[in-house]
Amino acid sequence: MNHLWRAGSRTLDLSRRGLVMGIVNVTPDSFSDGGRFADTGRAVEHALRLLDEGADILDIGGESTRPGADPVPEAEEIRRVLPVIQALRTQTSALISIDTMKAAVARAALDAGAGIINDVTGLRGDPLMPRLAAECRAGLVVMHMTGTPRTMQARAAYTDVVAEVTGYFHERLALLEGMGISPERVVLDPGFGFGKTLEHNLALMQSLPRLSECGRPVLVGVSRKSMIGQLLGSDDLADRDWPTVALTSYAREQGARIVRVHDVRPSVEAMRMTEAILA
Ligand code: HH2
Repeated sequence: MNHLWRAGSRTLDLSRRGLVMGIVNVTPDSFSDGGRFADTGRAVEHALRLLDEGADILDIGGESTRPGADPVPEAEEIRRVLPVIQALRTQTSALISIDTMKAAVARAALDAGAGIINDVTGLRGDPLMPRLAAECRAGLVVMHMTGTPRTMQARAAYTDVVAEVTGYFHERLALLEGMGISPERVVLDPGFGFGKTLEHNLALMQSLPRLSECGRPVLVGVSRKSMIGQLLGSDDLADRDWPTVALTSYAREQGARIVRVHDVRPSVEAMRMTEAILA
């Protein structure tokens, strides 16, 4: 298994040390922190704090993907994320990822210095996205989701969710490679909570070793998601950070190489502890 990930001018070696991607939502309506970092100054300050806490990547998003979220027009999404990326670029050389489904937003972000496109549609949402991906050198997070954020929970039906997700991973890798996109640029994400019930999410968690066998590093995004609230019987988002850290340790032990989290420091520490044991 090749654990190198090429993202822009960088090559990241994930064979021994996994990565923590810190979430920066420049949105008024994200499910766990909507509105908190919606203005540029606060988003930049938050992003710099996440780097201080040990984040390897900053994932900047300007459109919520929570179930039922309203789509954001392209110009508005660019207006939200671009000043944040531009400001960060003057203050840090850290790797920046743009969390978007739109090629125009991704292009603006790459031009401003982002090195990764994180597309929850797996480059299927915007017909212009595959061409952009082929033309640039950015790292690519290819996630699995059925339907769109507006419709996905209504479509949460699979005969075998793990088979479906692994099939999708193989299919996407082959298709992208056919377009000249090296698999070394791609990491794979089963898309926890995207068109999946609690049982589906747990089945995917149990199958992380199998998902990793698809040949590319796996990214896990479960931070503060409703599966945690469902399992613990609490709707309070404040109760979801410690369970997120537990899932970081478990996911890393089961072969995941990247976690996408809101609260960075505890997950960095959980990764390092787990890796000390795995070594
Ligand atoms: N989850 C969310 C958004 N982007 N990207 C990847 N690759 N994987 C994920 O699991 C994932 C993602 C949803 O979480 P969040 O950004 O906190 O909320 P919102 O979409 O409401 O802004």
